[in-house]
Amino acid sequence: MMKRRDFFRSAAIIGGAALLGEAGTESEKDSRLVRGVDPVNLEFPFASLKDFLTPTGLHYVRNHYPVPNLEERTFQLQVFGRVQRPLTLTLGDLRKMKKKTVTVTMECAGNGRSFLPIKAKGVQWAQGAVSTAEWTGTPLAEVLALARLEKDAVEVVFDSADKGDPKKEGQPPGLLSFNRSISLTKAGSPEVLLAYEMNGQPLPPNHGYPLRAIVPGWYGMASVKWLTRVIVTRDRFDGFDQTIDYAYWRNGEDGLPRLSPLTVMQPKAQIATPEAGAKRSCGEKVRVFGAAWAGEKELRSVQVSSDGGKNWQEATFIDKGIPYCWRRWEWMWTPKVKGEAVLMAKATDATGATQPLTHDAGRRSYMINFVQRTPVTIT
Ligand SMILES: Nc1nc2c(c(=O)[nH]1)N[C@H]1C(S)=C(S)[C@@H](COP(=O)(O)O)O[C@H]1N2
Ligand SMILES: [Mo]
Repeated sequence: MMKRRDFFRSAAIIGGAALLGEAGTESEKDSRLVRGVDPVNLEFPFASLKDFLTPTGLHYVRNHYPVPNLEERTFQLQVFGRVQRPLTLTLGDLRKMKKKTVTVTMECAGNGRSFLPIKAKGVQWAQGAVSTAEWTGTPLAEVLALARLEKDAVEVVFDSADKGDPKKEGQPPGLLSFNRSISLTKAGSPEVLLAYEMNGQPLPPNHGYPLRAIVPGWYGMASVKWLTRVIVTRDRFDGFDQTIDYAYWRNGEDGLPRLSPLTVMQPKAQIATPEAGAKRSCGEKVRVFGAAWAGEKELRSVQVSSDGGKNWQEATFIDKGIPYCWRRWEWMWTPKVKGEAVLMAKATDATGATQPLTHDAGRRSYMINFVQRTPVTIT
């Protein structure tokens, strides 16, 4: 018989993941946190972090609009704009081209939004709008080489089949699709993929079936799902998801702030366990465990503090450094004083860039990598 608690748990899921058939077998529960039902938004329960790769059924999902109903049989990708040979490609065409697999830690630019000191609009993510998966597909650079870029090409815009009303101030009229651009420099990286597989299986509907962009090292918004159009432009693209959404205030050399599109993921370490509010005993050995990442950069170190940031000690990496991937880390701690202890973890990348202690307001409700505080009660 179903326990009462289980009933409530699966009831909460009905609106989210289970209906979309991603939880695998019926007995396999979807433990993701439901952050939105229409459209579906699901959070990886970061406290349950175990493996390096996030199983597909646990990977976070960030959808702005309803999942479009696409079929591989009729699917076409249009490549046009500042190219000499516009292309129309089927999935079959793409599968016949060079195939590449890249392992990527993808983080939503709004991950951690619920921790902002002033509550901001948007999906109230805790720590779990981040996951790591293996993506397989055709390098974008192969497709662009086939289409032959014009000399004046500057950016590559990804446009998608999902449509809706963002219900935001300043939006253009009509239904919008989700779209973002990347620079030609980034587009030339062999790791940027037009992906048709996730963890060795066809993309699930929630993750962009049948085709999505994968832009390793950049916040998740660049990895456009349900990708139907690749547009090469000679201007910087100023679309809605590039300017109103997913943009931040960055000061130029003249000190004047400019609204700039979000791109690379900032260094960040997160503690999975112990969880905030956990109890541990004085003198007991405690394993502080988590993951850290640094976007396009290599991670240099993770440091942990158990006294609210006064003293820091080096954590040990569990995973070796793989480009674009998080590294799980641990730090052994023996609390010696009763009362409340505050755990903090801080990542530094190979260039020396590290995490701020407070959120820079110019980042609006994105790029939230200020050091988190995890209070633990020692008894
Ligand atoms: N077409 C489309 N692509 C999209 C989105 C979307 O809503 N529509 N969300 C973006 C955002 S903000 C993120 S963080 C990632 C999330 O990818 P995932 O759902 O596979 O984890 O997809 C990006 N690509
Ligand atoms: Mo995102």
